[in-house]
Amino acid sequence: MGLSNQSVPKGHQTPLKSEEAIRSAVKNLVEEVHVVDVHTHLFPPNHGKLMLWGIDELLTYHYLVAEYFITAPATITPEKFFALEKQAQADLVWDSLFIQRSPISEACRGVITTLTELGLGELVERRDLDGVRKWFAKQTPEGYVDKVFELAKIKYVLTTNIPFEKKETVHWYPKTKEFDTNRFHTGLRVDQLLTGNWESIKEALDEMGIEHTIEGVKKLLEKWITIIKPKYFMAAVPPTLEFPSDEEMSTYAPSTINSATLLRRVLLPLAEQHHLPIAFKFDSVRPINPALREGGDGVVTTKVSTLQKLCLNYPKVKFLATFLARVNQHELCVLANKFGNLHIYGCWWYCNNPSIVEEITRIRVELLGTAFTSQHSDARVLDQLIYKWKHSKAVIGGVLQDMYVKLFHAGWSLTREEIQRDVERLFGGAYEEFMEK
Ligand code: FIX
Ligand code: ZN
Repeated sequence: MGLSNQSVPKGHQTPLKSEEAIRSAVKNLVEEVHVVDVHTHLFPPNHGKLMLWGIDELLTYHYLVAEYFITAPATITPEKFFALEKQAQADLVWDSLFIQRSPISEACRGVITTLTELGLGELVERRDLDGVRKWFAKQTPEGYVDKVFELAKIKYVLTTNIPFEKKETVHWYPKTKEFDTNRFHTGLRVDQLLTGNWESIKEALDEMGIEHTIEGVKKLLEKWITIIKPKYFMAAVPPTLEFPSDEEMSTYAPSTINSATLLRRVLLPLAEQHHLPIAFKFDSVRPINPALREGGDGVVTTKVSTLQKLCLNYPKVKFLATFLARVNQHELCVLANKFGNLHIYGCWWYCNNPSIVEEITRIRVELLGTAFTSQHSDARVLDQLIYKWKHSKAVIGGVLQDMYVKLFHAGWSLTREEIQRDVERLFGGAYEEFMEK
């Protein structure tokens, strides 16, 4: 007896008939989906010089600067390099990584993809850096935001806003200038709490005339919650930080200020009271070569159990998490499979390479289905949205094709609409559902 038409769910009327049809639908849907970029370091145009864009910023991205120094002559020290004007720094990187050798690393290829997508293929073909600079000189920050968001197919990005950095806070306090809050959602970045960086916390307290106490730090963050209206707190977790036990906490006087008390007496209570998730980043170590500045940070393997303790002990707090160490990815997935208050996002930094994105995405889909956010860009330079999303989509799309084809051969028919629904989840919808919980 055949199925009556009424028992077929809405949207399942026209299943895709072959492996080829499925592959082509997935490819197209992933290419076309508009993404929520859940973590970037971008700033909107009202932040003036903090908004980074253009070829010289692309060429001096810290990934490329670190790569440049593997090749640089001994006479060009990091001190000398950073003392140069930005354009002169960019010239050195261009000559070394794009002219003296082929730009085959992921970060170098990213520059080429970006320029090509912007329509500058002919200038690239002629290796005409000057011509590229002339093209960028004709763009305006506002017009360029429109162009990049359209090309990269971005719904909105999350920004990183540090309440302890005066160069940033001046754009918000005492008077906030207008910007497009539909495109730029904010995130309150609080690494200083977990590193126990009391000097910079004190400066921020003084700036607002707040007392130097644990309660004062809470007040400071509450003011910033009101000012920037963040979607979440975010912090990179130092490798030395372990979740402090109740017993350890009981040894601290209520006025003790260190990373353990700032975590348990400030950050976690605030997250619960204000219903703000905390987005953690694990496994970075800063710096392993300070001379390289932002490019000098490294990767270590930390304990995934720190996150497990947080999820278990704070069921009312929602955690987003990403890990930098490749070896931690499997354990992280198992953890996410056990806790509804945990959401995994992106393939971070040294994991944002096609080989690793592919491996991580396969593990995630196999263990979590569509309940995770497949990628974030971590873009610091606006233009990077173009290549980071194009490259990631190519890899994630390929993995998804394989997954759907396997499902098809297992006996499950699929429509384009069903695949579209899933793809939208993986590129932002699952994040939004988690945030809504
Ligand atoms: O901590 C972070 O948010 C990191 O993403 C950055 O600090 C890092 O420098 C970066 O740009 C990685 O992509
Ligand atoms: Zn980042």
